[in-house]
Amino acid sequence: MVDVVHVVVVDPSRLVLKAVSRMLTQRDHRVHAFVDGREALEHIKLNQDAEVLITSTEPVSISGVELCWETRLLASYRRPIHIILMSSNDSEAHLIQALDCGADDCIGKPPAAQELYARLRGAERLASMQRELTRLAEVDSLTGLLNRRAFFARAQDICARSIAAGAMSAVMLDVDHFKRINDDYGHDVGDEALRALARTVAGTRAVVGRLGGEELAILLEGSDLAAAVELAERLRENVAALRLKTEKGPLSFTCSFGVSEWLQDDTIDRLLKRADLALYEAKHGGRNRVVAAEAGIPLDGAAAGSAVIRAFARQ
Ligand code: GH3
Ligand code: MG
Ligand code: MG
Repeated sequence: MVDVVHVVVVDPSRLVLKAVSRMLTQRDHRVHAFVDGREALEHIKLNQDAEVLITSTEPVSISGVELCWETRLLASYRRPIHIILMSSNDSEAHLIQALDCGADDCIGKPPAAQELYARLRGAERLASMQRELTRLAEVDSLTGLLNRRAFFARAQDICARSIAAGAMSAVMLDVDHFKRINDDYGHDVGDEALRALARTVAGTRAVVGRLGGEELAILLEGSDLAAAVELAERLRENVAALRLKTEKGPLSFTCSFGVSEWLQDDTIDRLLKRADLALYEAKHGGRNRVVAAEAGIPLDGAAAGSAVIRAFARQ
């Protein structure tokens, strides 16, 4: 069975639109039909779940080939869009032009229902493979969190939005004396501790990445420093309360946290750097604690270590 697909259909003829839409809704696909190509393009821009475009060569306000091209520019590895050009003109030159301008496939107009379904099944096979490859490229296999590269890519997207929207904070955390867990309980138990930590942190519903070994980062859109510190403190308590069953008896562990807030004209690198410096202070101050970075403190040189205004030590 093919999953329900959000299909955008474009043709100047309402009769054709009606016929194609009927074919698609009979297979439970969600269909949005347009006579105007630019309106269709706007719809695809605004609706990230629009996965398939079926367009004729001559919609209103934009040529079909142009629409293929513009739509192709909206697609990315994270947003596959399958484009089918619908044409009664099947000259070789015409097909080549359409494919060169971003179409993935061509079909006659009006399409035969069974052929259309078969082509959509092919599109779905490709899309699901792309989704799986994207997941494998973005997700850390041990913890299920975003890997470093995907975390930074997501962070860049969020930063672009947050510059306009306002508050954003970052939390960096690192397991305390993790090496000892590996040494005393074995690497498998160390892995289990990382999974338990990831489950605890993933519950925050923020963007969470595994930046390296036992170091995670959290981006909190819409949270100021005080809210981020509060969340970090809650996480610190929740992690410290975990009890892992091991052959050598229950294991508990702690994490240290550094928190920073987005400043005017900030960058993701600087935001995380400040959180990292605060994390360093948390380690230095005795571990199992949350430290917040003060706004505006220079990052370079010896003064960096003073970028800390509050330390929450509750041992
Ligand atoms: P600190 O409190 O200063 O952070 O001490 P630490 O022992 O946690 O820090 P250190 O950086 O010395 O050790 C981190 C250890 O994490 C070393 C490495 O072997 C281990 N590690 C990194 N990735 C993994 C992993 O995927 N699984 C396991 N089990 N261990 C890992
Ligand atoms: Mg550590
Ligand atoms: Mg570390």
